[in-house]
Amino acid sequence: MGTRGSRQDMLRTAVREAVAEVEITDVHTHLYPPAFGDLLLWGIDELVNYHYLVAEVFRYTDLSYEEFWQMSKREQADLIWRHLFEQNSPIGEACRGILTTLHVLGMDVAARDLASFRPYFEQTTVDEYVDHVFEVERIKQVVMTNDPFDDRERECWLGDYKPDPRFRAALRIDPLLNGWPTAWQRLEEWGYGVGEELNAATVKEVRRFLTEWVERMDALYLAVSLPPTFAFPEDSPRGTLIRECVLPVCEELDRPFAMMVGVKKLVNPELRDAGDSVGKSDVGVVEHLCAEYPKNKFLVTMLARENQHELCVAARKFRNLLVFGCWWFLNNPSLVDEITRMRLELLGLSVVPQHSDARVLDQLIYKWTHSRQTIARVLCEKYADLMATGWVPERMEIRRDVENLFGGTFWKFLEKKL
Ligand code: RAT
Ligand code: ZN
Repeated sequence: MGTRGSRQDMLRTAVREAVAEVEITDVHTHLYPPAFGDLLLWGIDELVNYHYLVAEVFRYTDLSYEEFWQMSKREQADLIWRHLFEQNSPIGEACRGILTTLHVLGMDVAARDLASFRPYFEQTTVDEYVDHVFEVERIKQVVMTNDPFDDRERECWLGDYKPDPRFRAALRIDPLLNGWPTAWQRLEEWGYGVGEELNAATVKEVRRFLTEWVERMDALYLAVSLPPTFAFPEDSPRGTLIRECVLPVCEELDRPFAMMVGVKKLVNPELRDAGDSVGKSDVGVVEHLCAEYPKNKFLVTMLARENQHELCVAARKFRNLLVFGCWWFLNNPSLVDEITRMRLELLGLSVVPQHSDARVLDQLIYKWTHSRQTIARVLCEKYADLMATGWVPERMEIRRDVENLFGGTFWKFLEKKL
């Protein structure tokens, strides 16, 4: 008994150490390097204004949406703090995350005093702060979400930006795929010979657009978020663009196509960024794409809890499919626990259990602190099940597995030859 008990303790220590020490590749964020100026959000008022908390504050306040949006960022933060931290205990995941972040940064949250946190951020520079956050949370690299249709962002890429190796690019093409009736006009403005009709000449030019931007950004993958109704094949501009442009370019440049499926955009437009919702999608569409395009790689995350099991089964069938992350409304400890457990049982270590989706730099701290805790707990249990058979996982094996889960599997997928 005693031996078994101490073995279990050693196992727990080995797993916790490996998970605490691993250097993370965060495969999907909304962060930018400091050279992108205001596009990189950071600091306490941005943290408190996270759109997850904006949605939550309206569950308590009677303020009109209009009045809220007219307030300054600091006033909004004060309001959110009052409702979600002072008048109620901050037990929701996004609230708890702020406390974790401040705690890890060494601040005293017990006084519940929002104003007391501001000087810390005012006294640091963005460059120092990026270094600090990457160091405390052991982040090696984050993958950004890079949208050439965003004027501010496009300017950065077309300027004299020297890549910061910690921030890797992903070419995000929602406006192209989900908004072709206006997107083609922008392409035309930028000198591509396109028209609204997706004829051979336009297809060729869209391919040129994608290729040029992948190369300019050195994008690791192309990405899009998609509604629950997403179908493929589909008689629509999006269906044609995926078939004729995106998949051929992805194959030619050997870049995965990342599909983030299940978002219902702006069910409440008054909430702006916070107004999106979730719906169940058809995993058959993912299977169809993987089967029809065996030379293409697909990174897929789905937003509905109800889709997770089917998606795991799909990944068992197709090696060109890599499932990643517990996205957005799924990034809560109870769901990360459940989904990670299921994925490890169905897919072993051939999965990317989590990404942060951080929109504010500081969120890297809490999102990864919390995900590390949950993933370590699940792993301990899984290794303990092996130990019950006499298979004792070695420390080096645990480190290897953990390194794969927190980045290695993603990089190997990118390098994989199909
Ligand atoms: O989680 C989020 O912050 C969402 O608003 C989205 O950005 C989502 O993650 C996406 O990439 O579309
Ligand atoms: Zn995102």
